[in-house]
Amino acid sequence: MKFETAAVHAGEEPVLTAGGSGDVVVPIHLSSTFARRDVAKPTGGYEYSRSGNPTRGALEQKLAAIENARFGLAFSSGLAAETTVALTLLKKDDHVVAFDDLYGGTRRLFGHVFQENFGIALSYVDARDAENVKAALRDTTRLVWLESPTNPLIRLCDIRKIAGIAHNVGVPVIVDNTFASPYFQHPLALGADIVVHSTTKYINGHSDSVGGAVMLSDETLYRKIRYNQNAAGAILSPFDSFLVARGIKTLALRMEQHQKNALAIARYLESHKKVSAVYYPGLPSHPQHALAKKQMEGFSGMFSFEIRGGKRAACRFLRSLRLFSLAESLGGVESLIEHPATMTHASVLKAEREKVGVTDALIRVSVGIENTGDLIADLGQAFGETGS
Ligand code: P1T
Repeated sequence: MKFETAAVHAGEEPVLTAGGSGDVVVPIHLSSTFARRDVAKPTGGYEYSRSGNPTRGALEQKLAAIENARFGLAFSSGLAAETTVALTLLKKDDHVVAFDDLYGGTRRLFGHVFQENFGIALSYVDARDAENVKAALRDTTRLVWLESPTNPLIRLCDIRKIAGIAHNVGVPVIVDNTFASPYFQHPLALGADIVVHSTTKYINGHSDSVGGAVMLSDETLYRKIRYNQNAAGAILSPFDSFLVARGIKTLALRMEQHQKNALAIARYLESHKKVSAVYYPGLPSHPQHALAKKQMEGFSGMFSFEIRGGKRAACRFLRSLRLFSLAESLGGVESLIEHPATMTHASVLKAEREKVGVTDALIRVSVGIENTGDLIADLGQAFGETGS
C-alpha cells in the first residue's frame, strides 16, 4: 500500500463478518474497562483502556503504516512519548549524545529531569557533522537523540551516516521526525531504530489535540516501550485517537500545500531587505540542501528567518501580523509564527541558546495551507509597519 492509501485505510478496515458493524470510520470506544466471561480470557484482548483500547489500537496501526514500521504506539503528548522511550533505554549514570538544536521542551526533559534527577550524562553536539557524534560517544552511551530538521534552526543531520556510526558500537538512534512528518521523511528506512513524533503537529494537523507517537520495527524493544507506557500511564485518550486518525487521512494533501506555501514564502523572504537570513532546506542557499534532497522526499512547511533590527523589530513585526497567529506549536492548517528565544526555547539558558544560534532576531514560521498570496500579503503589511 502506498502512503496515501495506508493513511486512509490502515487500522480502519470495515468489519463485515457476523458481529461486525461495517463502520468505515473507527468508532470512539469510550469504555474505560472491558467485561469478560471467563477470568482468564479478556474479550477481544481488551482488559482496561490504559493497557489497550480499540480506538487507540486502530490509530496505532495507522501510525505504524505511515512510517513503514511494524509497530506504533500513541501517547498523551510528544514529551510523554520521549519520556517513555528514554526511561526504557536509560539507567542511572548512562550517557546520551543529542543534537544541540532541539525543541526546548526536549532539552528541558533531558537536562533538567534526566540529568539532574537521575544522573544521566549528556553531550550536546552539532550533529550536522556526523564526526561530532562519533567523537562524543563513550562506553556508557546508551542512545543518540536526533531531530532532523531541527527546531527551531531547521538544521539537518545525515541520519544514515550517524546510524552507521552509532550501530558500530551498539548504540540505538532515535529520530524526532515531527518537522518532516512521515510524508516527507522515513528515518527507519535510513537506519534509525525508533521514530518519535509530537502528533500535536502535522500528523493531527488541526491544532485541536495534544499527542505523541513512537514507531519502530524491533519487537523486543516495542514490547518494553509498551510495557513502560502502560506502567507510566502515558496513553492517548479514545477521543484524541479518533481525531489523530482522522487527521492522518489528509496528511499527504496537507503536506503538499504546506510545502508549496513554505517554498514561496521562503523565496519571498530571501529577497526581502528587512531579512538577513532564511533557513529552509528547500532553498538552494540552505547549506544542507543537497542532504535534504537525498534524505527527505520533500522539504516540509517549517522555516525560520532572522529579521534585521533584532528583538525590537521582531516584536513589532510579530504584533503587526493579522493572518499568522503569534503562538507556539506548529503543523496545523493555520499559519503560526513565534519568537523561539522568548517562547518555545525560553527554558534553554540564554548562553546555550546563543551558542547554538537561536538569536533574539530569529522568527520561526509554521506555514499553513491558506492561499499563498494572502499569506505573503500579510507578511508584507507587517514589514511595512516595522519601520526599521
Ligand atoms: O508538545 P508535545 O506534543 O509534548 O511535543 C513536544 C515536541 C517534541 N518534538 C518536537 C520537535 C516538538 O516541536 C515538540 C513540541 N513543540 C512545540 C510545542 C513548538 O512550538 O515547537
